[in-house]
Amino acid sequence: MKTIDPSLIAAQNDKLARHVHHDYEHLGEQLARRNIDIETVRARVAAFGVAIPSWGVGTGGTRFARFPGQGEPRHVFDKLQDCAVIQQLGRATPTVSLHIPWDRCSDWSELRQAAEAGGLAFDAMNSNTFSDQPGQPLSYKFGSLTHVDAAVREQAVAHNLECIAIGRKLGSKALTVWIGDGSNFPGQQHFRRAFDRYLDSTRQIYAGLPGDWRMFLEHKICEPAFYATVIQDWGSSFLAASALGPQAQCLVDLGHHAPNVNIELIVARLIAAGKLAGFHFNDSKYGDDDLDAGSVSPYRLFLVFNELIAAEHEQATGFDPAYMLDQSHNVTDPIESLISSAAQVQRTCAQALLVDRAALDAAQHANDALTATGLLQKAFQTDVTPLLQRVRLDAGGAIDPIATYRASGYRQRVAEERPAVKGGSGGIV
Ligand SMILES: [Mn+2]
Repeated sequence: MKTIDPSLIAAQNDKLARHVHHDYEHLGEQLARRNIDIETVRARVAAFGVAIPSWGVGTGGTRFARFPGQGEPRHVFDKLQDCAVIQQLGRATPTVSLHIPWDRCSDWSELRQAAEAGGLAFDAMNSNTFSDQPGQPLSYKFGSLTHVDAAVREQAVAHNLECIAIGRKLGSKALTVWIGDGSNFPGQQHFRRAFDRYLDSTRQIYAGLPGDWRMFLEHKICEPAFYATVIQDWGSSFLAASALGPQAQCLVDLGHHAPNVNIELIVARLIAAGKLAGFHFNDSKYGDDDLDAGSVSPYRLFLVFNELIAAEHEQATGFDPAYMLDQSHNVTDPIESLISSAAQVQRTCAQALLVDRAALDAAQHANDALTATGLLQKAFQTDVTPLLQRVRLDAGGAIDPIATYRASGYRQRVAEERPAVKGGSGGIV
């Protein structure tokens, strides 16, 4: 696998290593004054990982257009190579989440070996019954798992079971199910019957789940169904996951909520119920914008992580969230966006680890709102950059991964091998 020459990473790091050690030491002193052991935080941050979605390494788009970049990956092996580069430099993304049928290949054991060679493993499998594929007998235009026609539902169930079968060959342990099913007109769909059909279909998928797998149900408020979506919010997702059984949990994509919804509160509710599957991280200003994680509302991301770290701290039952980035890179090099977004998520995890939990607990009991909120802000306002740099350096990554990536000329190199693709319509990925 043609990734980046380690000697280039070492040469780039040499220029900065002295500063990193100095800054890290200084941060350690600052944290020690707050009774925080930087080494404990560092070990926890070093163990943090967020999965890369295979489709994320291609340039995204909107429903108006897609403007491809140079050296777009041609197939799943190219995608894995790009993911390996992201992990090589950033060291926060040890796993890849595949999407079937986009990542279909003829030899899954070869793919597994390629992943291992690139230092990667496979995270959750993602099924696709929201678009039609070439040669597919029945259309999903009017739904898939909830379609009124039983034959379409059967086809969609069979596809999900195939995703599980492929995932077993790759060492995956979860299936993520997101459907676009719903309606665009009032009256078009019988709400309760559509939900019943969803339960009936997902029960068949659930029955095919290996004992050590989980099934992640992903909700989304709207799009492509713009009037009503079958699994539109965490409530519907929770009802379905509860009906299915303990292996079914609710996945929170940060962009799949109405504006101003208190997502951290939803996260707390799902943790309390033992039903939090994990996250698709991204950011937004208006809707499901699929912007880079933490690029618009870093404090909101922090408040989500505050709930996660609190649950970890309090050893909440059944708490084992899976983390993935799910964003669309329309104007940036996807590799750069994914490296920086993973670092942003990692940074937020580190900041949430700095919250003084005992002091917060005391402030809450004393009804001291100002102190309580100040404790969160103090953690959020701490610059943990030296800690992240040190974690990357120790793991063999790049202190400044974006600068190293640009210095490597990787994109230009792969552009020579990978023919340019045309732009055009149909950009949503
Ligand atoms: Mn998602």
